[in-house]
Amino acid sequence: MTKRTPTTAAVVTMAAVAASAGAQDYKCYDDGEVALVAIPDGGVLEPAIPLFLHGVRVDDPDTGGPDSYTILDFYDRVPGTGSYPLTAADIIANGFIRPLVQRADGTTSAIGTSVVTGPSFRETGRPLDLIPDMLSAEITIGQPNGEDRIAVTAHGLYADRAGLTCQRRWPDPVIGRTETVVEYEWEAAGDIPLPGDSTGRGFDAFRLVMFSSMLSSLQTLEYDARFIEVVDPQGRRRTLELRDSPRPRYLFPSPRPVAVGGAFALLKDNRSVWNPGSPSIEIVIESVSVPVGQFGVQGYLAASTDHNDDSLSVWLEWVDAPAVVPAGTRIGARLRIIATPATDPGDLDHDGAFTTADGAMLHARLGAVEADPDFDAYADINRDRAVTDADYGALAALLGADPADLNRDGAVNTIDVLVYLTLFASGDPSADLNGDGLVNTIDVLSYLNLYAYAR
Ligand SMILES: [Ca+2]
Ligand SMILES: [Ca+2]
Ligand SMILES: [Ca+2]
Ligand SMILES: [Ca+2]
Repeated sequence: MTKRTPTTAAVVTMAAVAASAGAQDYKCYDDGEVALVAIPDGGVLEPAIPLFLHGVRVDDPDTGGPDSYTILDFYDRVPGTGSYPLTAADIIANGFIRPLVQRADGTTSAIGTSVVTGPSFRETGRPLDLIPDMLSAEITIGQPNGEDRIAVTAHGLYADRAGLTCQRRWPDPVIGRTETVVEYEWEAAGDIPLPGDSTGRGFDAFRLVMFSSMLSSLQTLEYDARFIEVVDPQGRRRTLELRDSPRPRYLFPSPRPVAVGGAFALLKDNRSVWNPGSPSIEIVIESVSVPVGQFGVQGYLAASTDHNDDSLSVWLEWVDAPAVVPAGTRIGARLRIIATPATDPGDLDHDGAFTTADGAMLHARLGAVEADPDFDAYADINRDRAVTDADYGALAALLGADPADLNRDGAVNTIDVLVYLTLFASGDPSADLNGDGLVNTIDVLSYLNLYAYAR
């Protein structure tokens, strides 16, 4: 099933929101901090559905008959500015969400990777049922600083097989970080047999939540995401560069293990010419109810390189799914979707800058190879699937100095040690060299190791 979704992000002022809400798009809410614009025909294949705001049907008085909508766009004021850029699109017609990231200058990133906010399943003998037919959606407005600042609750049916109620809660975003809490309950209406062959149960039979992204060509720099990250049950974070061939193919021989409290992400860098600057997006698994016991991360790169096809899918697989999911089975999940700015290789702590901390983190990974459970492709700057001295040299080139040369005088000597100790003594955040948010003796050892290496 091909989904077509808009790919451009407009930057508008509140006046422009009002001006654009003509006969088609309808501004259904505006409290001076956030405006919601309901779009009847947003270019998606799924039909428009009724939308309610606190129980009252959203209906443009300038059009005849009750209106239905496909997309709800959020225009949110950027803190410290009078700018209201498009900050999120909730595609109520199919349950996809597309978060954007606000910038201090009052703009937002482009739209890129989407998240499909409900399960998909492959009943024996049938194609993947990707999304339910959505029936309706309801908006509620919560407290200005609460987690439910804006909440969208949607209902849908997977024909006569299952039903879904899914709530997307949107806290007020901050600059550089847009979060969405997804909470759903899925219920089987009848027995659902799952395929049992070698690529069946536990292998693309039941997806609990999914990224929908586009990867056309790494060579021509047309992609939403370039890296996949999975945090395993031991807490190890492994980041791999995606490949664009061969295709079609599954990304992994078997789903990569992940557990509650873990996460997986599609990371974007700034090289892409496709929706440049669109965000990296992480899915944190906050809870999944029984009967799901084990899950993992799997992905599929489709044969299509059509930009309108979502050619890269990455999802959370129900690994220990039974041969038959009995009627009445309920699965609940709570997930946190975190969108942050695109970051480039060498920026190991993803803070948007190349610093000594990146150097210390890269130094700590010297000798790592791609098969390692904590491999970080962001440390492999020259992309030879190993972290070596050459990568350290590449980071020094990006930084314009050796990462250990804190006073940037072109020499690594005891003056730099004193500079580090001064930063450390004052608790300066830049003295946190391992990215754990703490400034402690581990960081001092980290600097001294970096210093000894650079000398
Ligand atoms: Ca950095
Ligand atoms: Ca390398
Ligand atoms: Ca120096
Ligand atoms: Ca630290």
